[in-house]
Amino acid sequence: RAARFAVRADAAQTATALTQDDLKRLAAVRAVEQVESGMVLGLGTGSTAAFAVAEIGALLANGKLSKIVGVPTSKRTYEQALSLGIPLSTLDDHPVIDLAIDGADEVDPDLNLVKGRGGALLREKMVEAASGKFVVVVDETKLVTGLGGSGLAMPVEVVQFCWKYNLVRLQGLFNEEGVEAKLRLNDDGKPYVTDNSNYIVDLYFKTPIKDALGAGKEIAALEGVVEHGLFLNMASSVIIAGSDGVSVKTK
Ligand code: ABF
Repeated sequence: RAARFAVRADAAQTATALTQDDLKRLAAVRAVEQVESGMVLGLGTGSTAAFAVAEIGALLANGKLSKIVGVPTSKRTYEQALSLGIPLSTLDDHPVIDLAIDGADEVDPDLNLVKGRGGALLREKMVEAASGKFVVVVDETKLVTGLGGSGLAMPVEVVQFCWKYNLVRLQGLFNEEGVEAKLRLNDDGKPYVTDNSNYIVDLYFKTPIKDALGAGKEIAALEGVVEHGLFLNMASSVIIAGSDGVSVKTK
């Protein structure tokens, strides 16, 4: 009994020593176990997704995978995948994707997501909507009880034309929730520009969004809004890495 306890204590010690990056890598590597040779893959964006892209590159390099085609969700991911020798394509040439693997900013108990703090929401949503299977990879800090509840941004991509007008309209949609809308800026104080040459208005909710489906529809209906970061009913499963290990939630 004492021996068994010692083993458990050791395991616990190893687990608590894991960094957030270790957890992200664990989730990403677990997701890549679902990749098979010949698949068309949606390649996500962000630090967690980057571990998945790196793993796919490594498996291709050592011959454990072959005939993969990757569809990247951002210029950043395109560059990373290119440097790893992953064959790349676009939705134009591969409109049906077998499996997409990507991170998220928030995951609610029904596997609805907030995405886009990395700025790649439009391409992510297009690629992931075209995927037969969309596997989300996160560390446990991304779990929330309600979307918008983390106090961090829910991004909306808007055209540059009259962005202030749209910022005010977005804020007006959520007066009851006490939302604050801010144009996303770079460190130099200039507006952040997406891969699609648009701006991002970040919505900061004081309380979780009451009706995420309704909110998504209202935001999308505004002329000049290109896309929003609510990814509802899209995830097939979520792989969560935490100090207790890796768990998988499936709808
Ligand atoms: C992408 O990267 C985004 O949709 C999300 O905004 C972000 C998550 O980044 P990270 O994995 O670095 O936390 O998945």
